Amino acid sequence: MIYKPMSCAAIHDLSGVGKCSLTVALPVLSACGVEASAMPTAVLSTHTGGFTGFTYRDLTEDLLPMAEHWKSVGCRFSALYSGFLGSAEQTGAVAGIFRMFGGEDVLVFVDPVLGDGGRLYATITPALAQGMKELCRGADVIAPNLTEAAFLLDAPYVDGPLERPAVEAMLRDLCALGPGRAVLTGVRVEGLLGAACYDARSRETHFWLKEEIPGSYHGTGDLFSSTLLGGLLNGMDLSGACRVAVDFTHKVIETTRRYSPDIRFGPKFEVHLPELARLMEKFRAGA
Ligand code: PXL
Repeated sequence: MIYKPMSCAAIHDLSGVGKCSLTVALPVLSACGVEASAMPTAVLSTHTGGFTGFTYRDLTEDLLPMAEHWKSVGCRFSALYSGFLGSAEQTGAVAGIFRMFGGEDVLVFVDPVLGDGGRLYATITPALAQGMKELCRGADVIAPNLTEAAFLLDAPYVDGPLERPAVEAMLRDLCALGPGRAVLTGVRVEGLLGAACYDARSRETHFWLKEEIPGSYHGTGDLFSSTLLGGLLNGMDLSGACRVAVDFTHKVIETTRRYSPDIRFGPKFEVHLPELARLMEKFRAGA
């Protein structure tokens, strides 16, 4: 059986070492059967979390010319997916790219990569964070962690367990900014850890929670979002895709904890890609 191929423009940094952003998004989306085109927002030797002395080449000036060239050769995408951005001006460029390639049947997925553990990343300026908020307003789906959600909502960051109604209220408030669907990651509820998702159309909230694996693992937010988007592009509903993303991320973190001597180098997801590909294929065959 031939399936309708899905395609995606992935707009994230390219960090050469320390799996995150494009080096996670491309393989994960490929495993999900999605043709992913890469637009690097910056090129770094490593990501900025836990490494010092990394190289950093900003590609702000390349973004719109790249997009214009893509347009001129007839590129069209089923989804537009943005993540880590390198400068405040890039948020404007990405908004322009969303307008260029957007449309009724094009899913705009914004992962507002701004920070973690209650703090913004070192490269995030107030203007960049503000621009990211604007991108979220125009998105169909956003997937912040609790740190990013606190910033987007101008609310205090809460580190620790939450009650379900508090999470539900945050999700509703996130959707009130503009996106039709929101997913909150890093949610601790009833002694478990995972994600919660909300669809403003159906007003349904779902929680997908697992036993917590101690520690903070770089790149797992990108892994989660890329898997979530892969699921959505395969036709899963938000809750189904969120469940798959939680399960996959949890499995990868287990492997990372067991086999990675230094978790700065990112999630060890590669050995699990065939399972993800099989799961997506099974879903497509049954859908
Ligand atoms: O995974 C988020 C991320 C993406 N890109 C870069 C980062 C980080 C987090 O530290 O530094 C460059």
